[in-house]
Amino acid sequence: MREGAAQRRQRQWRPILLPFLLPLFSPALSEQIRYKIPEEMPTGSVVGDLAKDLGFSVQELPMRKLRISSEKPYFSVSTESGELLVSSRLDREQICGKKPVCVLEFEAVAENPLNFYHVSVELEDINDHMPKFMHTFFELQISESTKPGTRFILGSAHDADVGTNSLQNYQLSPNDHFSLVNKEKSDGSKYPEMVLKTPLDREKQKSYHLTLTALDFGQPPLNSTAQIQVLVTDANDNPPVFSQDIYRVSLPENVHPGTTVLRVVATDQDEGVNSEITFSFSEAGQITQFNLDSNTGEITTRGTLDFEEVKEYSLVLEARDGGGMIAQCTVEIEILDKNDNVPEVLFQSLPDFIMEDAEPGTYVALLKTRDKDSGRNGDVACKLEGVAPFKIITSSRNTYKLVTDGVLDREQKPGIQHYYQSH
Ligand SMILES: *[C@@H]1O[C@H](CO)[C@@H](O)[C@H](O)[C@H]1NC(C)=O
Ligand SMILES: [Ca+2]
Ligand SMILES: [Ca+2]
Ligand SMILES: [Ca+2]
Repeated sequence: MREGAAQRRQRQWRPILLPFLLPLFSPALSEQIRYKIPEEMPTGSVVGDLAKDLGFSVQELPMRKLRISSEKPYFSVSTESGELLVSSRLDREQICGKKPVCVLEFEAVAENPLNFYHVSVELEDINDHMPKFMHTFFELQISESTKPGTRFILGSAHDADVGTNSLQNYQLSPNDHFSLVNKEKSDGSKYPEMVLKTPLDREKQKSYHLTLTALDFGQPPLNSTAQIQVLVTDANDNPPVFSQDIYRVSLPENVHPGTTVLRVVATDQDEGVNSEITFSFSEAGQITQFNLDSNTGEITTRGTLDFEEVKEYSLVLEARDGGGMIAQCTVEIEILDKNDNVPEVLFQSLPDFIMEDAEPGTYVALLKTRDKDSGRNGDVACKLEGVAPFKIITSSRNTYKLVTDGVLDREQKPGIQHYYQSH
């Protein structure tokens, strides 16, 4: 490449040297030798045959004393062969960073006559770096109520190489809930974005373990991975559930106040406050005979019960979780009769007196028995005890006729109340 003196003067890289050297060496200085080598070649590797490329013959080599003039000498010239050799480590990443093209420029100097030659060596990138994650483990908390389509930016990786040797792609381990989108910032760097595909349910699965892979497209491609722990956080999406819709229990009427009737049980599949249950009587079914422990669900009697007053109670209970979801159940309490009432005998009609000479079988009185208990406790047997001139004839259920059954003697027993008893 040949350039005019005016053009050369405009260049920034040799402002002092140029004005007085140019007239002497102008034809040779414009010679430009270019080489292209991969980075990281071992020391001593041949970059190119510099002497030959400058047109020197083997015979004139010792006399020309070809060498490199540079502040940072990456290269040297073999005194025997005149070849340009690698003389120190050539790490493209260290020398040029992320520059897409990495060129080292320097002068070769020859003597007899003194001359400068411009040499440039382009370092080609090799894929000697893998994409690296800043953090190889990260945790993501996602609520189970998150809508599908929601995006989560994940930690990105960096690859010191350039072009296709640098990071090109992210991949996520296959799973049913999450997919990955490769995104690009305005500076061209890539980052991964995870998208929720299908709804989560903490009650089914509360964590996911995913692997994020960052890849470059070098030859061969390199990759590295990061682990992602997705923790699904709870939403209050489950109401409490009673162990039964209807609880039935029987209770004798004579139990003491404070006796345990029953404990209702409710569960909630959610977590924390969302699963903390409190019990209460429903507004609709307020019943004062029973107490309810709002924490344990235990129902106890408040006062005394009386089968003869109320034979069955039906309570409606509510279980409420900390998020306000409600379930209801019914508790049916059957009161069992106890024999707590004595039978009574009532005289329906009783004549003021009976003649002591009345015929046997003479009607004396109509009796009625009564017992407030029920079932067998309410059955009353009516009979006369002892030796008396009377007998009882069953008239209909719980009614009896008392008739004479022998000779009466006013002088011995002046009234019939001296003869009867009931059981
Ligand atoms: C990542 O590299 C390893 C070898 O280091 C290879 O076995 C694996 O298949 C690569 N993964 C991907 C996704 O290319
Ligand atoms: Ca590299
Ligand atoms: Ca790379
Ligand atoms: Ca839940």
